[in-house]
Amino acid sequence: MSALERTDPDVAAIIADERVRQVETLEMIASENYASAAVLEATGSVFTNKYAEGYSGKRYYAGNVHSDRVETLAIDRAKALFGVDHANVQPTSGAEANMAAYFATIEPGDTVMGLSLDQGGHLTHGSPVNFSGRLYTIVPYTVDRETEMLDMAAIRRQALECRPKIIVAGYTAYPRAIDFAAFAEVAAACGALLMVDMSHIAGLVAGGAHMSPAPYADMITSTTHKTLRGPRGALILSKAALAEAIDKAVFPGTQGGPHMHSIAAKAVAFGEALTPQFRAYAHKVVENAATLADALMAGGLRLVSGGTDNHLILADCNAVGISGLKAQNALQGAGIITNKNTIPNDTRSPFVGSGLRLGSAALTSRAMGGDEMRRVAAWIVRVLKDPDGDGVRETVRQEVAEFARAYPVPGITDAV
Ligand code: DSN
Repeated sequence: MSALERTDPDVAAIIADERVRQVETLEMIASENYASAAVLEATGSVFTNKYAEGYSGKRYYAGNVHSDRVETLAIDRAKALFGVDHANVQPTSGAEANMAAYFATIEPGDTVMGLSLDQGGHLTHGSPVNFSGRLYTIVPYTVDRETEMLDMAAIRRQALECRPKIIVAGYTAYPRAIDFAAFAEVAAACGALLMVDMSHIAGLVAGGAHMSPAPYADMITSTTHKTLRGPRGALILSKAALAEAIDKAVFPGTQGGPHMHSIAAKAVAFGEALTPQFRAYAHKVVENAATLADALMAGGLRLVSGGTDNHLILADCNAVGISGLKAQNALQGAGIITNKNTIPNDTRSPFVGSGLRLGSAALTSRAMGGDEMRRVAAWIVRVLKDPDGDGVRETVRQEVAEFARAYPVPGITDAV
């Protein structure tokens, strides 16, 4: 019996149920993944107990000899992994990383260009309900109405007109490759800094399955728990010239004590991502998403932009006459976990949405391949074409649970 089972059986039982849920369902939320047993062990380590305000060698409290060692290791691995001058591994979330990146480089009222939230951008890229939209003058850009892809010529014209201080590239619901070289050219032409939020694609970048922003961006923010498969948390990478400003903006600018347990786990995840196995994983994630996309389209679904280049697929549920919310809930009933999303120029509210966002990263972590993607696509199409059919949902749920149990889950079925 574990310590938790002995001392708090209520919480232990809830965690046990969540473990079963994660094993028996198909996790297809594009921002989720399974951290390894080693990452989970570091996350649950004694570093939870330590305060370490400051940076290695310059802490405000005593007792940080090992905090210094683990943070330095995480920084060195992040720099090697992404080929950058500077890494700050203290941001506790993507939103805080983005806040620190803005605070390091611009003043309230300055102009920022980011992809509109309803077109695939992120709250912290300038949504009016977020600090970014409240503090800065946001000029949102959009995807092209016809292709539903970024139009670099249109973005260039807009940037030259509004002269932003920062252009943000990197998205939460954009299924296509991003040309960071083209963004850098636009930023240089209008005198802006290029900030890349690579949260979704960080694992693909690390594994060489997506163009790296490192040679082009002035600063790069990222979460560590999506395709990168690390602990919950974030980082900021930058050129040397911005290192000091970014470090000050993280601490003491926007955060207090760093989460040393997460930083230890980030070090583990960066170490894992430096291996050839992770490289193969990143390429397989992209291959699996393409297979899934083809099978969904063959089944009658329309995909925004007509396909995918990365780990993410955005399906337009109007093609099967239902909302994204209805699709999400019907699939959940069948054991397939996704999220509703707006699509470009959506006529439905964000709470309902016309889109369904799907990702291949977590299933690929369970060593699934092309055959499995085609099987999963067939279940998705079956449920979405009969979302009110209790019988269909229940049959698929049982088939999915039996199927899913056969695939090991990192950090769960291999945990000691
Ligand atoms: N919640 C994340 C996602 O799902 O993409 C973004 O913050």
